[in-house]
Amino acid sequence: MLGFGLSPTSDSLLLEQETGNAAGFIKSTMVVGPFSPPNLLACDVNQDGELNFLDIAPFIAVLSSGTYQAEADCNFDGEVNFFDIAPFIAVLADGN
Ligand SMILES: [Ca+2]
Ligand SMILES: [Ca+2]
Repeated sequence: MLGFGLSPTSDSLLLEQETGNAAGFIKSTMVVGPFSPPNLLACDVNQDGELNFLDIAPFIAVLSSGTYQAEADCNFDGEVNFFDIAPFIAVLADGN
């Protein structure tokens, strides 16, 4: 059995797999995430509570360094990469 669920103790998505035979069940849980908490301001990469041009340089820094920062993950897919650029620009345009 393969299932998905939100962890009750964190903001992580759990991927659970149960494999069974005559001897019993083995349950393995893989944590996928963590994902952004609801109160996180997406694209506020410099974490000053505002979305503006001051977030551009830190966003590019995170993007080019290959590291992960939740605020820079503007499309919430668990990675900071090329696909976050368009949502970043869209949020930045809305914020001003
Ligand atoms: Ca900011
Ligand atoms: Ca992303």
